[in-house]
Amino acid sequence: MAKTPINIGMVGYGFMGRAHSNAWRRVPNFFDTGYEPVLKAVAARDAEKARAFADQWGYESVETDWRKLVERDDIDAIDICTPNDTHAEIAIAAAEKGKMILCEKPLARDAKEAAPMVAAVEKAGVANTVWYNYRRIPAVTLIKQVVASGKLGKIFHYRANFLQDWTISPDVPQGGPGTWRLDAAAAGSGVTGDLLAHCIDTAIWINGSIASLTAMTETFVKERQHALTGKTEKVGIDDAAAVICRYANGALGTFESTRYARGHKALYTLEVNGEHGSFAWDLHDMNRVQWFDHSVPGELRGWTDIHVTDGEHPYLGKWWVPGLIIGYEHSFVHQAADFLEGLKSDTPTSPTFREALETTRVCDAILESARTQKWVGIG
Ligand code: SOE
Repeated sequence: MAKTPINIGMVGYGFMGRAHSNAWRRVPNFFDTGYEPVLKAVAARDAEKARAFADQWGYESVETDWRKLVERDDIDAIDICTPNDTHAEIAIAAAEKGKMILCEKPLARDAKEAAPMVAAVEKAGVANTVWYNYRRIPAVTLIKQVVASGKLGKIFHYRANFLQDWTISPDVPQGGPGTWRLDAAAAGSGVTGDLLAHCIDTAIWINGSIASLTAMTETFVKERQHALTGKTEKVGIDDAAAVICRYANGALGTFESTRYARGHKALYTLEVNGEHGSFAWDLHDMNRVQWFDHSVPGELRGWTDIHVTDGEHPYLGKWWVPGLIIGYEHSFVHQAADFLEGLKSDTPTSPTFREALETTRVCDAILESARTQKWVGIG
C-alpha cells in the first residue's frame, strides 16, 4: 500500500540535525508506520553550510530564515534542532501555522519560556513531542515495561548520573556553534538542562513525578572567552550538579551530572531498586541491562546480565537477528517511529511538550535549590 508522505522541515544542522535526519531517513526502512518522511527543506542562516547539509542528507531545498520554512504550505512537521534559546519562538510560530512539531531537548531554557509552547501546541491541536531519545534505547524501555508491570513491587530508589569531561579546559570558549551549551544566554543552564534533563525525563517516565528536591551546583571555570564577541566573560552555567529528591511514590532519588569527570565521555547510568528486584543500566554498554530478581531461589539468586537483543525485546524485532546489537542513533529512529505510529493511531507521543515541561520544572527547581540552599517542592 502506498505510504502517506509527511514533509519534514528541519531547523538547524548541527549534531542533532544529523541525528534527527538519520532517524527520518532510516525509519521507513525498518518500521511499517504507513508514513514516508520526506526531507523537504532545511533552514539555517548560513546558506552555504545549509546547502552542504541538504546535499549530504538529501533535503530537497534550503531556507536561510526559519520563518519562511514555517510559512511554507508544503511542510507538515517542523523539527527543531537549534540552540535552546530559539526553541520557543520557532515552536510557537510553527504551532500557529498548524504544523506538527518535534523539538530537541530541553523544551526551552526554563519553564517560564516553555509554558507558552505547551499552550501554543495545545491550542493549535498539533502533534508534538520532545526528543528525549534515551527512553527509547531498548534496555531502558525494557526497564520501564517491567517496572510498570509491578514486578519490582514498591520502588525504594531511582538514581542516575550523566558524566562527561569535555569542558575541563578553560580554553574551551562559551557561545558560538558547538560551544553554545556553555553560554547561559543560549542554553539557559549548564549540565542541569543539558544532561540531568535526560536523567530526569527517564526517571519521571519510569518512577513517576518528583515531589521535592535539594541540590548543589558548581561552576568550576568562572570566566571563558565568548566565541562570538572574543571577550572574556563571566560563565553563567552550572558545570556540575548533585541532587537528592523525593518522588511522589515515596521513593528516594539521587542524581549527579558534570562535564568535569575526567575520563567519562557520556556515562549515563541509572539504577532502580524495588522490593522484589533491581535494574542497573549503563549507556556505555547500552545493549545490556543488569537485573536482580529476589524471587529466584537463594542458591541461584544473583545479578543477571541480559543482552537486550532478542526479537521480544522492545523495538528489536524490527532490526537484525537475536544477538546483534544496535547503537545510539537507533534511539532517535525509535522516537521517529513512535511519532509516526502516534499519528496513525491519533495518540500523543510521549514526552509531549506538556510532559517535557515537567522535566523543565524539575530542572528549574534544581537551580533554585542550589541558589537558595533550600528544599524546593515541585507542585
Ligand atoms: C552534550 O555534550 C550532549 O551532546 C547533549 O546535548 C546531548 O543531549 C546528550 O545526549 C549527549 O551530550
